[in-house]
Amino acid sequence: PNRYDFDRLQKKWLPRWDELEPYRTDLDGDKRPRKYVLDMFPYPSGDLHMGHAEAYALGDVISRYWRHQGFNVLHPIGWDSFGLPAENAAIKRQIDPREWTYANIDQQKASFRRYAGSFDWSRELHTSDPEYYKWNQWLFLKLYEKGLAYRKSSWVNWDPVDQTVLANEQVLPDGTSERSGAIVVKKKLTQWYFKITDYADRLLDDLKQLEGTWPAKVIAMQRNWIGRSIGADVDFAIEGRTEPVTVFTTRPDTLYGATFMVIAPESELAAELIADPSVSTEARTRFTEYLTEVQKSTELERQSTDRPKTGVFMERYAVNPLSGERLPIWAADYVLADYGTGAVMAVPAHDQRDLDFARAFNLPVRVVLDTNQPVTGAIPVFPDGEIPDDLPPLDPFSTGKALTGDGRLINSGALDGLSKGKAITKVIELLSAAGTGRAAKNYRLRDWLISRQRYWGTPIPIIHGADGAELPVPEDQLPVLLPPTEGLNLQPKGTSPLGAAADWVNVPDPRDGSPALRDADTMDTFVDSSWYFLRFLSPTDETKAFDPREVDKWAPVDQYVGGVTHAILHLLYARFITKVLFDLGYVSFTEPFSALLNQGMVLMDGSAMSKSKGNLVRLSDQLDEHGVDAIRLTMAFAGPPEDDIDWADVSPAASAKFLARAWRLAGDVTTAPEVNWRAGDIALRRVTHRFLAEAPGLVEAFKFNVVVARIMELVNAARKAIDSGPGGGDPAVREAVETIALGLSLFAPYTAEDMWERLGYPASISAYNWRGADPALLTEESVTAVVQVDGKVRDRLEVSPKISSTDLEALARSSAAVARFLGDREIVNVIVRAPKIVNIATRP
Ligand code: ANZ
Repeated sequence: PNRYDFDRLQKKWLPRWDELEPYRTDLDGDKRPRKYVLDMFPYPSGDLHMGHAEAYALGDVISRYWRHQGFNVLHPIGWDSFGLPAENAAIKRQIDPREWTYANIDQQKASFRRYAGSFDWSRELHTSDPEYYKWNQWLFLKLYEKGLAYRKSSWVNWDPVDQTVLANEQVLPDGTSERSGAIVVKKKLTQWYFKITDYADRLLDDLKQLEGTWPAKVIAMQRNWIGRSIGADVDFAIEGRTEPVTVFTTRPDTLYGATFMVIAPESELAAELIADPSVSTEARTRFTEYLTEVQKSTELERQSTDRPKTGVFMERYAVNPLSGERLPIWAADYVLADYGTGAVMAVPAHDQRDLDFARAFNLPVRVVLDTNQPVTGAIPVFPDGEIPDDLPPLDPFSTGKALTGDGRLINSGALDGLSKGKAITKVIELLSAAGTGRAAKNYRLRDWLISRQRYWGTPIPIIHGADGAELPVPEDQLPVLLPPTEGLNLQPKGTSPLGAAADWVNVPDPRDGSPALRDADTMDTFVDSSWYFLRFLSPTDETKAFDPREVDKWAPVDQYVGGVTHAILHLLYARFITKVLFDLGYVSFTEPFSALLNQGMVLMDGSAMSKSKGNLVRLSDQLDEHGVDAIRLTMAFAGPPEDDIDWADVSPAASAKFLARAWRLAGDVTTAPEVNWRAGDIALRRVTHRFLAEAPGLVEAFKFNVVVARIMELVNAARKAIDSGPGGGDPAVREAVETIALGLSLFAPYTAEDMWERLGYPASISAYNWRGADPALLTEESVTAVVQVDGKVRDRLEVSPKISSTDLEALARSSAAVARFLGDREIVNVIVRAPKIVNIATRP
């Protein structure tokens, strides 16, 4: 029956694909050029939602496209299956996190399969399987050996509800936890860190390799996150202390303008300075009260510029290394303990925060850079030495506006007259010569805190000896398995639940068998996802994390696809681990993902969908109503993939109708696959070949919506040719409909597969290559060239009026119709009159 029934198609093709496995990749035997297309693997949160539907539809367009271009495509899928949601759900339901996780995976996997992503399911992996997390532990040990994994005690963001540490970007701008909504507090803990800061420069500089193939926005986000500042470290002597205090400044040129020093109240330095006997009891009490206040505020509040400045005088003094001036030392919370050295030289005339502070506490403000003076030209800079009277005043204390611009130095001894840039160089020279300062760089990037005090993650493979020694678990004893949950209380309480698993945590010291303890923390799940793209190449290898031979062939990933929510951390961590593996000699490249596509979000009426807003569109309802193909096509047709899709503005029903219209064409084609296309209707052939020529460029530029629009055009042209043109028996109609099927197979796999079968092909459409466009059909004008064999017209070719004789002859010789008439005859003469006639004479 010529009636399109998506449900029938889905039920028909799904089991066939299971059987045929058309997307299974032969890593070694298949010698075609390779493409590794990877979608960010899903977290098994429950069922698929609209966001997944968009992301995986788009990644699939790219995979299917490269397959049709004759590439051996690897498109694997797995599960990012460790993490807090499973643990929290398990606590709520009093079940094992494994149960929740693997049940979700089963359900989600069935949905994924119905959604018909062209995945190689034979490589499926779960990060929560010991076979996987064993290699997280291996990776940890490699970093540990290199000195890149270490433990330190420091202030961390603490979620008091989930009772776990949070990464900086899990703290929302309003200071609450992205996970639980609780106000995030600071807590001091001893934790494991990966030393990503050692790689800060490379993580920045290598972004150049990604320009043009990664979204500019993501590159900018990476750059800002790493946040490199260039300046100087300056040592200030402290009265009554042997050691100087070093400050980091981006403006060493303003050193003569420093009128006080500010240190972070919670820093060890502050505690030490205030404890000195020379400090009065009143000052010490004021400081202690202030510190208590500070610890209640969030990082964001502290950095906010419009909040009134607070602080206390510490009754201590620093000495300016260039001018010898004595500077009072204050503690104030606008200075952060973990940036630079936690101490700043305050230059209120030229730094707004310092100025606000100076005005609040009536501290001196000294201008050292005349921002009214141009920085180019001789001194004196004003012609005739006359100073115009409309210049802004150099009085920041009164105006409240710091002078942040460029200018010439004043009030700065030997530096007077220099521009800002020259003065920076000069000050660094002077300080370096005196041994009281040096050029320095600073980064916003912090080391990667990987310890989590939770159960559902990878155990850290370290044993703590009674003497405090850190003892790596020997590699042949990996994996350190997670103990069963029986008898453990997973309720968050600030220490890892694993610590209560007595049989598990108590182990003999590997050195002498004396009592020792396993490290009870588990790893941040970002460790799992920092290298999973390598594991897909040898997912069942029990002897190594990944197979370097396959890695050499397949990695880095040619095209990575995923949400912009991962634009910072996941990508940064994967980039970092790749560089570490490069340094260790395991991989030969330094960037894991050669190209990146970020899809937008699916919105409803202009806002993100959520249960609480009541604007949730359930994917399963949409799939039941319109079919998988219509939803996938709608996702691709909605607009450029980077843009958000508002589900209220699209029409899956219209997509379904269009697919039915396309599918019916296949039933109207009455010719066999072997038909000679050249004999077909020229106007239709032109439309077909224009599409064949342009679609690849459009797909590669991610203009999927335009490709869909072109397929629609072609469908209209084919329908017209059938109904009111040469009819379904015309070879050009077959050519057009086959092209439609190939085009649709990027977006609507069930429909395309079924059309292909109806068109008479035995194998899955994914095994067929895209067709080349005939250049002769792309020129707007064309003429008909007649090909004669022994005086009889045997074929007509549509060619460009400018075609050369050689090309025309070649075209004529390659015509199937001509070949049929030539048979075994020997050609004795060919006369070509381009562009009109080719005359072939033979001898029987
Ligand atoms: C003196 C100065 C004069 C500064 C001036 C700026 C302008 P970025 O660009 O973010 O790296 N600073 C240094 N450590 C700090 C900390 N722990 N908490 C808060 N502020 C800190 O900023 C570097 C500048 O921020 C440094 O340069 C320092 O102030 C301040 F006209 O030193 B500056």
